[in-house]
Amino acid sequence: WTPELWDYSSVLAPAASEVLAFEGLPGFTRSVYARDHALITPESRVWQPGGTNVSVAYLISPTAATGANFAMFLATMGPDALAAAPPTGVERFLFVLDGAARLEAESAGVQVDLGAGAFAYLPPDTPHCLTSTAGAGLLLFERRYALARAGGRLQVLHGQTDGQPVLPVPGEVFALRKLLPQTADHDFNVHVMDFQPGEYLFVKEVHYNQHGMLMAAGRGVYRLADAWYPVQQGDAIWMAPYVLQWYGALGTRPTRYILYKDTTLNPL
Ligand code: UGY
Ligand code: MN
Repeated sequence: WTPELWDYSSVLAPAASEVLAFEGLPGFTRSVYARDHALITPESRVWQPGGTNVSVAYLISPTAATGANFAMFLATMGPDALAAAPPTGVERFLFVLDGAARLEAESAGVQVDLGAGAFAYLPPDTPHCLTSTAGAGLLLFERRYALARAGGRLQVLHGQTDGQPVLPVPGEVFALRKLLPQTADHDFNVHVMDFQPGEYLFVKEVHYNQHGMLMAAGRGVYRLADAWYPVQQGDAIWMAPYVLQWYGALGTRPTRYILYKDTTLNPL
């Protein structure tokens, strides 16, 4: 195709949308998969069926390359959707990003409607129905339960993120909420961390725990090992054990990120 008249006028004065819309460029992505970390940005999501009228996009899973002990995925539920159950022995955590989902777990007497910001936890092998009538968008973490099952102490849980107390974190400025109980029968927790623009992690963390993280809001710079990544809402990150990690929040809106952390107390 040859235009009748070549238009060179925007070379020196490109339209603002052309300067900023890097993510529309063919073949361009900010996604990176490295030995000890990954950044998975929205244009890299690959969707597959995950139930009736449900699509899921896996972002992190236990493969030889990652060595991850959990799976992290997004799910979009259409009208009259029913999510597939997790495999045997696998616990499930879900966080509603958008729309409304309904969780029914008859054995636990739970029947609850979950809107944006609501979360739920299902111990391994808990029969349940996760449905949506009008549609929903979810973040899920699943893990093969790593501890000896302690006589049914794990319970079906649900709640609202902003209803959880902000916990003290000495030396840090971010606001921290933990969505699961800090008890020894839970082998992971989900932290919700809020930063005002300009706030950053004081500790340049290196630790044995693994993370899966979703940028739920805001933007900033994530340092992973020796790489510094501009990140924003919708980006996901995998952090292997001992990868150096640091975040600084930038822009004009607060950052909120949702973070899987394996919490088995002894790494041996
Ligand atoms: O709890 C944590 O390990 C958390 N502060 N890590 C992180 O934000 N990368
Ligand atoms: Mn950490």
